Amino acid sequence: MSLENPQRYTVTAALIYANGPIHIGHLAGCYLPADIYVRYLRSTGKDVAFISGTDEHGVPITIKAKKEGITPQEVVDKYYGQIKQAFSDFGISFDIYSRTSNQIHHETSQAFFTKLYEKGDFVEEVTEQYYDEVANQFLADRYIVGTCPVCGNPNAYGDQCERCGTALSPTELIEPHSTLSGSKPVMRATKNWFLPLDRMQPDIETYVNSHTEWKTNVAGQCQSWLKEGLRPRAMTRDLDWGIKVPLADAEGKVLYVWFDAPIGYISMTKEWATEQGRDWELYWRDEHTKLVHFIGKDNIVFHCIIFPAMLMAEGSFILADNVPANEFMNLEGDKISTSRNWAVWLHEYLQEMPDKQDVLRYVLAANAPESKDSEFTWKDFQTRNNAELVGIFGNFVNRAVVLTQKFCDNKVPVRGELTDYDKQVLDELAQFPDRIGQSIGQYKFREALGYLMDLARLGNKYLAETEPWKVIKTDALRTNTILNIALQISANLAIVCEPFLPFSAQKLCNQLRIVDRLDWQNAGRADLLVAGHELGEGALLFAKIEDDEINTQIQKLLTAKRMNELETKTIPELKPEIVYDDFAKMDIRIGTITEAERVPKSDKLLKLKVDDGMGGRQILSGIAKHFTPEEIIGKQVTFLANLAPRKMMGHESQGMILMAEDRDGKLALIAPGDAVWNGGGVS
Ligand code: B3M
Ligand code: ZN
Repeated sequence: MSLENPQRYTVTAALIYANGPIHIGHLAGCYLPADIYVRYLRSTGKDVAFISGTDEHGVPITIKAKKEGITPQEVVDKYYGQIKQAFSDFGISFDIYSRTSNQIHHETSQAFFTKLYEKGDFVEEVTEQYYDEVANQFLADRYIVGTCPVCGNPNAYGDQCERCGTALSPTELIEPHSTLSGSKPVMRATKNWFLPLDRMQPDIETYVNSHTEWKTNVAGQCQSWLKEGLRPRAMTRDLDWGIKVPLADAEGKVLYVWFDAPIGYISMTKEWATEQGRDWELYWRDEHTKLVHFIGKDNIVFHCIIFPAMLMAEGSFILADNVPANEFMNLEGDKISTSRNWAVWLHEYLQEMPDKQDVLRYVLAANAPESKDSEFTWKDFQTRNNAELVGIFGNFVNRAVVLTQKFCDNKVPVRGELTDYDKQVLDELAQFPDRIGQSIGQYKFREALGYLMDLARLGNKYLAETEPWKVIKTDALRTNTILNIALQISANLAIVCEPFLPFSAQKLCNQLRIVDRLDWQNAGRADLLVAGHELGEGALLFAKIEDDEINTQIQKLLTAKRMNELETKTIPELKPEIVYDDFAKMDIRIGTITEAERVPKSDKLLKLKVDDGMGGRQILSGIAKHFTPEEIIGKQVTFLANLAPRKMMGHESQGMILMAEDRDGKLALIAPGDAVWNGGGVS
C-alpha cells in the first residue's frame, strides 16, 4: 500500500559512481523521471527534498584510478564536478548534489554501522578470500581474472564473464590471476561482518508484498530474489578505499560500498537540512513522509531488499514507499557502453546542441524505458523535435502570440460571449492538469507527456477550426474571444509543461510575461491572463533540426564504433615456426614500379610494371582499393621474385608485391628506408 496524500516527500536519485561522465542512458533511466516527479510535486505545493550525489567508494573507483594512472581521490574529484555540472545544465533540480566522501557521510555511515553492531545485528564470519601476496592485499572479485568455466573466455572477471554473461564467483575461474600483480592469488582467511538477510527474510517479504502497486519490473526482480532465498551478505570488505570500519579489530577493512552508498541519501539530507535550517529527521523519520527512490534496474535489489533490511535493523527510519526503477535505454540498436564509447555524452551534447536541453529531455521522456528497454535514435530525435515540439507545441503557442501581436496590439484581448465550442474546449482544458498530474503521480511519465502534447493539439485544433485570421476581417470581437482562449491555453501549457520542459516553460512565461510563478493549483483555469495584460516579445520556442545536424551525430557514433573495433582487433596469432632453410627459399628483391594500371573488370587488381634490374617484369597486385595507379608509379617496393608465375584475370603475374597490413586492413608499401638499386636482394 502506498501512503495516502502525503504532504512531505523525500525523493532520491541513485548516487552514481564518480568514475566517468554521464550519458543519455543515465538521464532517461533515473534522473529525468525523478526531476519530472519532483518539479510536479513542488508545483503542487508539496514539501520535497530532492537528494542525490556521487558514490565515491567501491571497486569501480579504484579500477578507474588504476586505468588512468591516478589516485582514487583524483578520480572522484575529477568526475564529481563534471557530473554535477551536467545535471545542472540539463535542469535536474536537486535540492542538494553532494558526495559520499564528505565528512558528514563518513560519520553517518559509521554511526549506522556501530548501532547495528552494538545491537548485535551482524554475524561475524571468517571466510577464505583470494589474496594477492605480491600486492599484499585481498582481491575484490573484479581484480581477479581467469578462464570462464562456461565459455572458455580467458579474460573472465571474478564476478562475471562479459563474453557469455554468466555470473561467476572467483573460485569458479580456471587459472585465476590477480590483475594487480599478475600473480596467482592464494586463499587467506579473513573476518567480515554480515547482515543475516536469511533471518530477516520474513520481514522483508512482508514489506515487499505490502507494496502491490510497485512496477512489475521491480516487483518481478524482488520476487525472484526472495524465491531463491536471501543469504547473509557481508557489509564490510577487505579494501583500502572506502569508509573505515569503526571497530578496533577491523584494520584494513572498509564498509561495503552498498552499505555506505544508500546511507548517503540520509547524510546528504542532513547536509541540506543543516544548510537550510531545517530538521532532517522529518524527511527520514516521520511516517507521513513519502520516501521514493529513483534508480536504474541494476540497482533494484539494493534499494528494495538490502537497504530496507538495513533500515529495518536500525529501526528508526522510514522505508521506501516506492522504487520506480526504469529499464535501460539503448542507442541506435546497441547497448549503451562507456567502455566502447557507444553513448551520447551529456557534456558533448550540450556543446554541440546548445540550448537544446529540453529537446533531449522531451525525447528521453517520450521514449523512457519505463516498462521495458527502449531505444534512442537520432532520426527519432529529429522527428520528435520537428514534428512534435516545433510542429505541435511551438506552432500553437507561436500562432497564439503572433496573432495577438498582429490583431490585438500584443495585449490579451477581452473575452466576449462564448460559443458552445469555446465552452467545450475550456472544459477539456480544465481536465488536463489532473490527468497529467495523475500519470506523473503513478510514475507514468510517457503517458503524462502524451497528455501534455494533447493539450497543445487541442490548442492547434481550436485555432484551425475557429480561424481567427479570417474572422478578423468581419468580426473583431469574436477574434478577441478566440485569441483570449488561445492565450489561456498557452498559459496553461506553461504550467503543465514545466516538469518536462523547464527551459521552455521559462521562455513561454517570458513571452506571456507571466511574472509570478504559476503553480499546478492554477492550471486548468481560463483566466490566467487578464484582459489588457501586455505580452512580452515573441520568439520561437523550438527550432527545426536539419538533416546535417543529425548526420553529424550519426557519423560521430559510427566513428566511435570503428575506433572501438580497431582497438579490440587482436594481433593475429603467429604461424607455426619455420627453419632458416624455409626462409632462404624465398628470393625477396627491391624494384621500382614504372607503370601501373587498373585491370578491367576487377576492382582489386592493379597491373604493374616493375623495374627489377633484370629487364623488368609484370606483377598483378590486389591493391587497387588502396592505391591509385598514379600514386604508386615511381615508388620502390619489395617483391617476392621467385614465386611461380600464375594467371590472374587473364594476365600473367610474375611475382608478388609485399605489403604491410594496418590494424584496420589498410595496406602500406614496404619500401627500403633509403633508395637502393633495383634487383637488390633482401636478406
Ligand atoms: N553507485 C551504482 C551505480 O552508479 C551505485 C548506485 C548507488 S545508489 C545508492 O549505478
Ligand atoms: Zn563465459
